[in-house]
Amino acid sequence: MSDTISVSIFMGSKSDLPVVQAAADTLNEFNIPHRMFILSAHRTPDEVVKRVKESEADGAKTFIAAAGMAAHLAGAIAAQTTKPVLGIPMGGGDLDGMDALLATVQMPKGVPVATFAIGKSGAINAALCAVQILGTTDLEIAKKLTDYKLKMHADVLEANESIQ
Ligand code: RP5
Repeated sequence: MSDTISVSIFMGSKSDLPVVQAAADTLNEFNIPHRMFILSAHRTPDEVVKRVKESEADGAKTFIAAAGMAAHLAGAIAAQTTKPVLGIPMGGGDLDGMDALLATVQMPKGVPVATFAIGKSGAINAALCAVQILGTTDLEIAKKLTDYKLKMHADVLEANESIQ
């Protein structure tokens, strides 16, 4: 693969895709070129390393990593790159995502993973954070983020008005 990308999204299993799709959809709203991989820190560790290196070579400026249960994927990616890694803990499992939340957020010093909410809200916010990172050096993206916030503001006021 050699198309230029800005963000690379990894998820640990095909079962994560319905939730992680919200991150890809959010990046699409901002026309951010990205790539998605289903690769596991535990089941396919060598392929994770390979695709992180390949993503960096293709221009990725930030990584999004979604995993459930003993969620090591974000940390495994952070071990391979100096780019920001944004972690999404997946819900489900016997502990309903609390295991993934703690596994993702509790990184040892020196290897940060920015950790978001469990599930779909986390997927959307991780993508928005990736857009914000890109927006620090791209005025067009920064303007789209301002418009996004203005629309949220207008939507809430409209909903409020509709029940008065
Ligand atoms: C994690 O284990 C995946 O990210 C997924 O959330 C969870 C369960 O995976 P499957 O057993 O559904 O493949 O590695």
